[in-house]
Amino acid sequence: MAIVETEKKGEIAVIRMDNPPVNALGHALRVGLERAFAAANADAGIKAIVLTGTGKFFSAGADISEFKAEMKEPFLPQLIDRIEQGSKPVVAALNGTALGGGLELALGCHYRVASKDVRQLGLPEIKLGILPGAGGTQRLPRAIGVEPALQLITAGSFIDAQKAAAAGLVDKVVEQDLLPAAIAFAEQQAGKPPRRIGEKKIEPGTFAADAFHKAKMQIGRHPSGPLAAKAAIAAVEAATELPLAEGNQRERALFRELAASPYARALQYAFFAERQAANLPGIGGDTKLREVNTVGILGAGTMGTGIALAFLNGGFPVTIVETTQEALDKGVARIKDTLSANAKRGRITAAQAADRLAKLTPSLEMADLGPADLIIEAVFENMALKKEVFGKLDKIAKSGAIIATNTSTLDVDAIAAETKRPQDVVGLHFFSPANIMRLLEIVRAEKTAGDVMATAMAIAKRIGKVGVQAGVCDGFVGNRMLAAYGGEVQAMNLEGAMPQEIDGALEGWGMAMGPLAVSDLAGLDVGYRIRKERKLTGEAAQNARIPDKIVEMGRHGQKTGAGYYKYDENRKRMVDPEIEALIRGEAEALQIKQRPIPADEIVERSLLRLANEGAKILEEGIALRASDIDTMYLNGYGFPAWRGGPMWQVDNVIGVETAAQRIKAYEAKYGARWKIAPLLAKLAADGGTFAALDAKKK
Ligand code: T1G
Ligand code: NAD
Repeated sequence: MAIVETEKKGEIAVIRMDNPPVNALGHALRVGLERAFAAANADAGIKAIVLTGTGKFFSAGADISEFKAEMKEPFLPQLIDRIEQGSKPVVAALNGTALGGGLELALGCHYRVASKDVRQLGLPEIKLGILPGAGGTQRLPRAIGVEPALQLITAGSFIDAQKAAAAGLVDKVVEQDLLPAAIAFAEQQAGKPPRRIGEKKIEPGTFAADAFHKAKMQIGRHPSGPLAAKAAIAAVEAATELPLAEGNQRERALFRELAASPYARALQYAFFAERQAANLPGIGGDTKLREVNTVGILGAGTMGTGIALAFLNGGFPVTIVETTQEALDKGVARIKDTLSANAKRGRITAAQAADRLAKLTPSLEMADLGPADLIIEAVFENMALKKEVFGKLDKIAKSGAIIATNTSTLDVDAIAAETKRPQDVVGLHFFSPANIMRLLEIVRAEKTAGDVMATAMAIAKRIGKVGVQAGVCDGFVGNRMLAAYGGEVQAMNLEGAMPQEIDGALEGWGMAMGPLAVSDLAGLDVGYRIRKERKLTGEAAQNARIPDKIVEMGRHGQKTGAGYYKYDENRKRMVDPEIEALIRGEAEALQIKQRPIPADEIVERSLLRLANEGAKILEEGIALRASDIDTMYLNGYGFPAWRGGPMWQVDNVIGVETAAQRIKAYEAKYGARWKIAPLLAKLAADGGTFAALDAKKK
């Protein structure tokens, strides 16, 4: 079937885009549109045109997969200009999502009518490190005003049909059948001169004189990096100073600058990497999923309550079980408080908060988890306890239920072996706070069934998480790399880099939060318990001396008001000379001559330890792809998306060969902890990259 079809309805031509899965405006679709509009405009019997999409999508915008190649004519901006300049009124019938170039196409049309069910209208290009490049920065402020346009474009957020109508972006919201309503709307416009947004002048008094200055001041640490937001603001500013054609030229110049930046390439890589992670070799997209409509959670502590919130927010009824009434009440109160806080902040309505709380069933009886389709265990990180509760869950859970553990480090095979149904056991490793963090590390144990993996991946999507597969080893993928990264940070601490210097260097480079501040947030006692359980020796024991001493001083981090830093009542962190003295004292005791460590070196050593451990994990098959590792670090460890991830950094910024040389230099200086991963050494020798390796696995 052609991807553009035209149907005549009396004097109205209905042009329909049909380019699954999301009507991305790739070359073929652009060609189809150009031909369809030319034919409709040339047809004397046609008085007006309706443009619409298919299924849930009007259009998700330009085809991102075309960005790497040379763009072919017709170019989208010019196609949209020609549609706007057409003599016959064009009505965009928004049947579903219209994003980026898709919304720009609708803005080039003369009128927009939307189905009441449309939820996603926006210009999210900034999330790809670029800006709207087909007239969006010029037409949107003309349609809805300067400040609302600035907000929508710099945040890359979506609005629904109702909000769009209130903002003036949509002329009519249709409660019933969209197409007949759009055709009727077009018939009313037939014969009248079209209303071209592009010709509208933005009058000075219609926006605050300091709107652009304010917008620049509000950028701060933008999740798309240092360039995109500034450029987007400049483009919208041009719309207030220049007529459309010149404004569009300014927009395109800024677009080209951004598109060439490594940050845009990193963000576009991250877009596809996230989607690739859902593809599991050997488990086809047609795998029959297990039915999961009810969820049971064992343990209502930090993670159990966060996980319960994630599922309640996803519309699931949840039963949560604890050992004591006190612990249960504490957990339920935390869930209640979070829901009402979200309602207060307008993230959800009060009705939604009440509805979600009504779906929560607290209990002290493990047997009440019996009816659940999915049970997630989140009790203390202790192997004996995990084995004990899995033995019990095996007897309680119904046949076909999925039994998952939220362990962050323990052997899932050993836990599964406590049941007679290891094929139904999987690791579902959430990240704290579990109702916020997007990453879900799905740990595939030796006997985990394919349909359990596929179901877990689908559940991740249903609760708004990014599911990524990991194999069983100590710390799986994310925490194993974190241990290597953390070990290097502790070594740099002893060598003379103070906590504020290490965190400052990595935050300056883009990390959401430095590693020592993160440990204070997560709780230093969690790591301490894990280290004591492991009985570290040698260099690992040496590097753990400082964090162990801090914990033994009763400083567990933010929760005790002090850890590596001191915290005021607003949890603002402050450097503590007592910790500096402790670190210098430890170094002296270990006869380590301290030196200032430059920020670049701190960043390089952190990145290379992460990537080197990542390479070991890849060659052991614990991670399926290098891009999965990057997706994990972007969604679970505060790694900046505009930096792509540790593996992407080695491929695209540091360079594989240079990385190998640097690692060997560090090994010569610091010894075994820097032993290069054989895979990385081989890639460097063969001129290979992690991306090429991933491509072979597709
Ligand atoms: N181009 C190419 N492929 C796309 C795509 C796009 N714009 N959008 C989605 N896909 C693919 C995706 O990779 C996946 O493929 C499948 O469609 C389903 O997507 C000039 C230059 C629309 C909200 O930023 O945000 O316009 O993995 O799994 O969860 O100004 O996709 O199945 O093989 O994400 O329902 C601006 C990007 C482009 C929107 C749907 N547009 N897309 O989410 O499904 S730049 C965007 C999304 C631009 C102009 C500029 C989401 C979605 P596969 P999915 P979903
Ligand atoms: P927590 O101490 O906050 O909560 C554990 C809860 O389990 C407690 O409330 C305890 O009363 C309850 N519990 C213990 N035995 C039980 C039993 N037999 N039946 C029912 N409830 C029982 O711990 P947490 O931080 O929520 O960690 C839970 C699990 O999640 C651990 O395996 C941990 O490694 C993992 N995890 C923690 C984090 C984190 O950042 N805290 C992140 C990911 C995974």
